[in-house]
Amino acid sequence: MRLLAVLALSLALLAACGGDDDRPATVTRAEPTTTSEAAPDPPPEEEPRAEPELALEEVASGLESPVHVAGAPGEEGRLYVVEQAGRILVLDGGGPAGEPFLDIRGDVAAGGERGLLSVAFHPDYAENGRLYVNYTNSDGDTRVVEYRANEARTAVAPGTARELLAVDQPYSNHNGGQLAFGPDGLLYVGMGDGGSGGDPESRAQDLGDRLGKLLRLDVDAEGADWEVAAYGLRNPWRFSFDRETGDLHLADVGQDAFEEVNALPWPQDGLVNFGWPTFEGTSRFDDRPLTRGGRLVDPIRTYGRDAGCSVTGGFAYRGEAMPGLAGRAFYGDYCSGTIWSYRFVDGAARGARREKLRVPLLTSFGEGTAGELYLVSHQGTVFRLVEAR
Ligand SMILES: [Ca+2]
Ligand SMILES: [Ca+2]
Repeated sequence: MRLLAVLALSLALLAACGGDDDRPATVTRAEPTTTSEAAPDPPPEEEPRAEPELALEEVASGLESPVHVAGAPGEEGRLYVVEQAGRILVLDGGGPAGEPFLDIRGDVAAGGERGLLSVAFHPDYAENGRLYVNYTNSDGDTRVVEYRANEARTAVAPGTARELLAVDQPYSNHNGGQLAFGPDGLLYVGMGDGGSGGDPESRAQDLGDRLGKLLRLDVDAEGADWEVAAYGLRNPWRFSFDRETGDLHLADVGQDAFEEVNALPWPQDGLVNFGWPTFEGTSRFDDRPLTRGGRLVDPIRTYGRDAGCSVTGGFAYRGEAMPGLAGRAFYGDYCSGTIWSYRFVDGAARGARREKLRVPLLTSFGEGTAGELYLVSHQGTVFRLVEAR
């Protein structure tokens, strides 16, 4: 079953990359101009500390199509793994421990790019037990729901669901999926452009449409509504905020030619337009105009089909185990399993490199409570980023 699910997601992602493109054949496309392999990097900066040689340590295996991993504030040593079908399991220093923390398989439509896609814990989770999930419901639409954990924090308490966001999905693909709290304490959600290929209804540049946006909400304010933090997104499957600087690292899955990695310094300087579908990477995609109002931001890294087909955005490392790695941000590709990294300095990627690491079917990076980084393979394994011995 799992192999079928893996194949299904692989095919769906491949399709999302090109197979469903229904733009007229007369549209001309810019020739690829950059790849991460060929693009010249800026001159290397002086590194404050020697960087460690990196390796992957297996933390858990045998999971069913895991797509995300996260730690909760105030909890050392516990890790929450999101299974696409609709479960959250607790890793307590080893394999899944005890009963699922959450099981909403009955509410979730899973497969391809659909399913339970991420979890985020409230910054005051230790006190209030509140957590947030993003999933595709049985109608194929996006829901963001708040739950509360029980007193012992061993499971979600029954009857605590509070729906925060409901967005209809016109197509099965490009459902975004990431939830994360920003340095401002607001909950951010990444919304894809709705799907199909080429953003057929031009939703990503439509500021009145919630698809193709980075949205944010004050979950603590009574009656607060979602606002648009950024637009012009195709499928921001994974993003994160640097826990030290607050910088946003956001990867947007490309159409036919380029995968892109974006980064924004914190505090964010007004409304941002990430450019889709006018631009794919830094190349003109078609002749639809940009919507005015936002500041156009180009990706800081792109790569072409020679290097992969679906980017998985990551995190800046802020753990304690490898001080020399502090601030280095990682991303990878679902299809090729390749991992890259960079440092985000003065608005640009410095010291960019391809890592000597590979994770097949890389669905996500995630940050443990203490800041260590984890990588998730859709094949069922969670790895921790460690120093090579
Ligand atoms: Ca969709
Ligand atoms: Ca873009």
